[in-house]
Amino acid sequence: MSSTSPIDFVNFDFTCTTMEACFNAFDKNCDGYLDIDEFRILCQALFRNNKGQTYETPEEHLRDIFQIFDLNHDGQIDKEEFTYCWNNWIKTIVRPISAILIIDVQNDFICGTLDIRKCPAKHNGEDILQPINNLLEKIDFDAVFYSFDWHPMDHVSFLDNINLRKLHESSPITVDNVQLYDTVIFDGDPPMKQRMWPRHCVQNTWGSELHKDLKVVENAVKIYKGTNPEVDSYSAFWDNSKLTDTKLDAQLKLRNITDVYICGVAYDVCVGATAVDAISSGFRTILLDDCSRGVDLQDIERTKNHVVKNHGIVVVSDRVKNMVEGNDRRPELGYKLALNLKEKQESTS
Ligand code: VGL
Ligand code: ZN
Repeated sequence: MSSTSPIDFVNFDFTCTTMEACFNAFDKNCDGYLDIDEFRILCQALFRNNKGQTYETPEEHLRDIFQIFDLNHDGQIDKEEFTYCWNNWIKTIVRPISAILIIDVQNDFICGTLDIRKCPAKHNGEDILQPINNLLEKIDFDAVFYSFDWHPMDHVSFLDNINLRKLHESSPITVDNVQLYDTVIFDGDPPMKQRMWPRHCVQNTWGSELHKDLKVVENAVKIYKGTNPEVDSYSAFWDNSKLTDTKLDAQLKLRNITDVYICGVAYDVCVGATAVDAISSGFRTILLDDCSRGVDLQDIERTKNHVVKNHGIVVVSDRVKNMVEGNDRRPELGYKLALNLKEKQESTS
């Protein structure tokens, strides 16, 4: 029995095995339990890329994950605990259910009134069309969503509407000196911070249409946001005051989506806000760096840092196919899923 070398474990094929066979393969000493050392080897086999190279899982994360599946805290994972681990964790890691969220790839942000080429980062929104189309052509996502910034004429974010509402006395900027991209505070209960943008993405205008060169797939779901004149909405999940949700979360959960790939414009505004909400809704979140363009370089960096700090990842789009197919399995996303399960355990105990 001891003739099996460690390399055989690393090459273990999770995609066509049974739970029993998997447990027995990693229960090296055949005592009916997985201890931490056996579980570490399982993780080395689980978290690897399509070329068979293992990703290093930090020891601290490994121990956290082990504890999450060691439900009775006896320092080992028995067969019953492994059943839970298999059904709720390994299966998802090997066969994720993936959605892509294409955020606000609309004329106004690319070649219209809020053309991001005029913003500090000097990005060109056209750069993302080809890589996004390529993904849609090559990869069979379980669901595709397009969001639309979809404002009424009297929207609170338009600089030329500044006189429609009263500013709060605490606003650092007044009506007389307000400029594009400034953040003001509107009067209200509570007072509301708002960045001022040029008029953009007005409902049913050319500016709010998707860019003509963006591929639109069949059976995609369209999400409209920013429709309330009084509140802005950067995230495709929620408006900025978290008053109303767009039903995106429910639509994703209805389809049992586990992994959410996010791209579009603006990286540091609507893409970033959507990623923050995707993570807090419990989705394994992947930002597509080359499929996103933004307003401000420092804010883009902050967006990426937030995602990474919260166990999401930032990748370039040529890595996506193998990830969607379960052949490139990232420990960060595995850790995030385990943390979600821990949260569920704590809320039901
Ligand atoms: C956006 C600014 C204002 C975006 C929307 O889609 O990122 N940015 N409204
Ligand atoms: Zn907007």
